[in-house]
Amino acid sequence: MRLHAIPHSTNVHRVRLALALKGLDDVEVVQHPAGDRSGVRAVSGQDLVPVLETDAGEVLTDSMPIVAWIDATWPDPHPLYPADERARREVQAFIDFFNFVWKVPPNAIDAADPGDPRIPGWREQLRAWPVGFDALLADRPFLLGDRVGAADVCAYPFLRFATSVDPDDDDLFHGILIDALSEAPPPRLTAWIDRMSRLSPALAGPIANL
Ligand SMILES: N[C@@H](CCC(=O)N[C@@H](CS)C(=O)NCC(=O)O)C(=O)O
Repeated sequence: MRLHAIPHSTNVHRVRLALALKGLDDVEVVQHPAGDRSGVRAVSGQDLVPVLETDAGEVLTDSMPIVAWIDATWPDPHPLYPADERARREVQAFIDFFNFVWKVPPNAIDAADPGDPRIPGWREQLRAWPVGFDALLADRPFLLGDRVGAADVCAYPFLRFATSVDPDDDDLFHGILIDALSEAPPPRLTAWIDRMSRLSPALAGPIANL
């Protein structure tokens, strides 16, 4: 398999995490320059990473559908998505919330002019959500269950910035997350970030070269 990436990519981090949790280390990672997507486009017909080329020659795009494909193809050591229909829909609802609601404020701040008057409101919204993630962890070690699952893989590459500040990381998007999340992160969320980092130590540090 071949994984197409750019440096610092949180969405690529999701796929790296899923591969690591499945013990799949025989994957070629092709790093493209962030400013030149011609190679990504040539492979996939679009510009965003991650892109996964499978051994069967399929070209997959979009991080969570790629994670779902990895999970369906290698369900061991345990599935990231539950088999039960209701539980699976709950996981998908979390992922849809994360991708289509939670990501809106940081992406909006990233795209805005620095003086945009809407920025404080977006930052406030981002600061309000961690208490909800903390509540999900009230009686279980992972976001939606007793074992690491797709919701954790979806959220960890973003929420980890609540506690991990790498002085060499000058990525603007990461700075937005650090600014909004790192002031007094709630305790169960902090413990979950630590738990997730210990599941895949190689992916816990700076992600510049992921
Ligand atoms: N929905 C896509 C989003 C992918 C995405 O936005 N990737 C970023 C890197 S984390 C990217 O390639 N951005 C390039 C750009 O916006 O030009 C996914 O989850 O994979």
